[in-house]
Amino acid sequence: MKKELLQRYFVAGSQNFPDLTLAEYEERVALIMKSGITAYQFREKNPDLSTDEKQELAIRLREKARELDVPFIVDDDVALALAVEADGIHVGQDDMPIADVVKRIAGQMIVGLSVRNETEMVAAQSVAGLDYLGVGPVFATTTKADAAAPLGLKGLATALNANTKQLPTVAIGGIKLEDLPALQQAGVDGVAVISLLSEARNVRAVINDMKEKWGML
Ligand code: 3NM
Repeated sequence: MKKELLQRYFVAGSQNFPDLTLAEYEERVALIMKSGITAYQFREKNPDLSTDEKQELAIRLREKARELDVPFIVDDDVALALAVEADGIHVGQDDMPIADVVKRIAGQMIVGLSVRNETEMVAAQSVAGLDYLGVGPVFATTTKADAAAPLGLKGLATALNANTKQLPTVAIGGIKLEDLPALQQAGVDGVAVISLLSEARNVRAVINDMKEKWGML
């Protein structure tokens, strides 16, 4: 996996756009994909969607991502990731055991795992077949109801220090534009965001600012 794909990683489901219809949501994601993100994670949590509707939505967004050359990563659902021929799967610590995910995916697609602290970072080092780690929440977030305590920049540094295999990393949780230089300085390969883009009035302008703030070191 090219670690550059973690640089501007947009995570979202229709629940993150409560003012939009499903069709409008799909259009918005397409616009965000066109505006310069480096990966998209399908994290659909809308309780009103049936399993079939969720899969149909995933297929449509997957097609769009393919057309626009944006890697399409499915959150926490190996069967769905395989069914839609996703480019990757992302799992949390409370999802399906990571060893099972790796066994089922076996080099077919990118595998990402969330780590919330130094201990989980240490444990992740002995999991074979991982492509990247999501580290967070770095800052307080209201987007994920059951998020762990924020690491802060200090906690992030401690966790990254334990990344002895130097797996690619992406920071997540409460990330705003002004945080990007410090996060890049901390050594992550990119930022994963929901509200920074779901709440942006001008997504292209925000993504351009993200590019600018993620300067060459
Ligand atoms: N996962 P926002 S924090 C989906 O810590 C997610 O694993 C997190 O949304 C983790 O950019 C989070 O709006 C929410 O804070 C990120």
